[in-house]
Amino acid sequence: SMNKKLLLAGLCLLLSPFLLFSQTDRILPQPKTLVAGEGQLNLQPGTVLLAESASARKSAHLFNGLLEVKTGFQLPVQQAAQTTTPVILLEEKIVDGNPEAYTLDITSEGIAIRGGSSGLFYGLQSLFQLVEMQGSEAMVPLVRIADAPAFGYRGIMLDVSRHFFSTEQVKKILDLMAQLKFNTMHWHLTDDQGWRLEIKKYPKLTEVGAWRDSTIIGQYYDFKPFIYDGEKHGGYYTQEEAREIVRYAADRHITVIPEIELPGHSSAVLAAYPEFGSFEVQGGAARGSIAAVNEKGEPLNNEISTQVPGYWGVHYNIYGPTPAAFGFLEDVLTEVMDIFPSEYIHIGGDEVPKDHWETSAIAQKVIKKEKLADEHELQSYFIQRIEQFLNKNGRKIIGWDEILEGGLAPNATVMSWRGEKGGIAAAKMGHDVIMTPNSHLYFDHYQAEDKSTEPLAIGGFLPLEKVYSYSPIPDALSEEEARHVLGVQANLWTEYIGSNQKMEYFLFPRALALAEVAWKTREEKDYASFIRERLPEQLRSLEAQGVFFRIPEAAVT
Ligand code: TNX
Repeated sequence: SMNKKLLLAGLCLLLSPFLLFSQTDRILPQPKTLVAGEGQLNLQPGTVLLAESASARKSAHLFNGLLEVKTGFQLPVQQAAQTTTPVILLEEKIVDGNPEAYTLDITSEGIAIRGGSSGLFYGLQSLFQLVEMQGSEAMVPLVRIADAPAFGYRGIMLDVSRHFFSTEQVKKILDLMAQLKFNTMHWHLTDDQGWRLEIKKYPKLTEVGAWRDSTIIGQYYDFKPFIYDGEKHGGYYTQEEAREIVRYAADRHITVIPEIELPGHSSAVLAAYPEFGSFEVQGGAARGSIAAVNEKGEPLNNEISTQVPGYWGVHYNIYGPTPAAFGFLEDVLTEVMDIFPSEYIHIGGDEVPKDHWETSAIAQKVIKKEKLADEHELQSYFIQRIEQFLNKNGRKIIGWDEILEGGLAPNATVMSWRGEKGGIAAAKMGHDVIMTPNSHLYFDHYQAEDKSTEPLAIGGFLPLEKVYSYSPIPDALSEEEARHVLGVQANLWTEYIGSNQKMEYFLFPRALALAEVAWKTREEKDYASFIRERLPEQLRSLEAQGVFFRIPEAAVT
């Protein structure tokens, strides 16, 4: 009956070449090489997932979870062949020297996936995307795939400081990222508006620092007084919850890189522990704690406040370069390293209002003592001290491109967000780079030119096609220098993203385009084919998984 079915299916396909086309061309990101065969294979509920290695069996079980949603059944997972039933062989063996590469062969005899631990996982994602229900039968097209990513770093940053998101929601995003073969979640855990990670030694970080007061009038960009929503927002992850996220991500071959912002974007910390700031503490608070404005919109930069601010922008409350502050940060980072096994720790470094240090006696003392030229060099001194501590503990730092100012820390990787300039400079200096330019990869920007048709966002216009057009290797780099560009990341800042639905809406469908930007070279990408062959199927898949996404104009026309 299997042969008969195959024959029938083959006939159907002969009559409808378009179906064959769409079935093999819908894997997203599109594989590097794919040769379509003729006909299909019926995936029966008895088909065995045969996996000798433990990691392959874990991937097989996760595949089953996805498969059940699509087909209503799971496949038996076995460690050694027990029967002569058809199998999906998962053979763990590194392909082409790349642990993320894989081959997927579907013949009328059966299915074989070969690759390193991550490669096997990706092969299973591709297989899942090929499964199509035809009537009550689960069918896969006969095909030969040899696939590998163009870039080793494929990331999405989630800002959980401006708004807190539950572990369930973070897991949902990790599930979706895994299907699209992303391998890094950059977790922006701290910022002015909230500290989101339990630190045992400093309980006030979450008791005080995790809750912001949105009734405070603030200033933003154009100095207009501004109230967000007047609500008290907050929340944090216990260390156990953070570990659970790390494990959950690792099972899906995603590394979680935590970000602990310093020396700026630190109002939440300094609301809890003002003694680590740049000014002497008087009566429990430090001068310069908050850059509030009065009702007339006049800046009150030297207000004394111990509150976590509920508005956005660059805040003046930054760490002081003191032994106490360094001691605190080393304690915090020690707990962070214990939770997060990632080689990289992101230390922020962006938007430090260095003029604040000009009026700080504490900062000026250090500038003099260390014979630094100015506040830029003071920032560099600050970052280098933190780098030394993390390097000593076997970790590497990533920082936003401002860490170039005043001298780049010797082993730092640079995340280029203000366009590609910082990334290009860093790569030319022999430093590794991750491209995340706000021109192309800021998913907090609007998805339509007419902003009035869209939910409130921070500004900017970033349509799907613009995301897709991005390629992380700038022409300005030689081949040698370009090797320092590890990959790409989109950033989801959440100032105006206060619900799970909105988070998904701003991520999708743009994350679908990003997946292909990260997996393919400039030459291999094809927007028309992305829109025609892969986008519709992916939108269906998102819908089936209960994801709230924006319907792109491209899919409607
Ligand atoms: C700049 S990007 C920031 C963030 C904001 C973002 C809004 C970066 C390193 N800093 O603090 O959320 O703009 O788009």
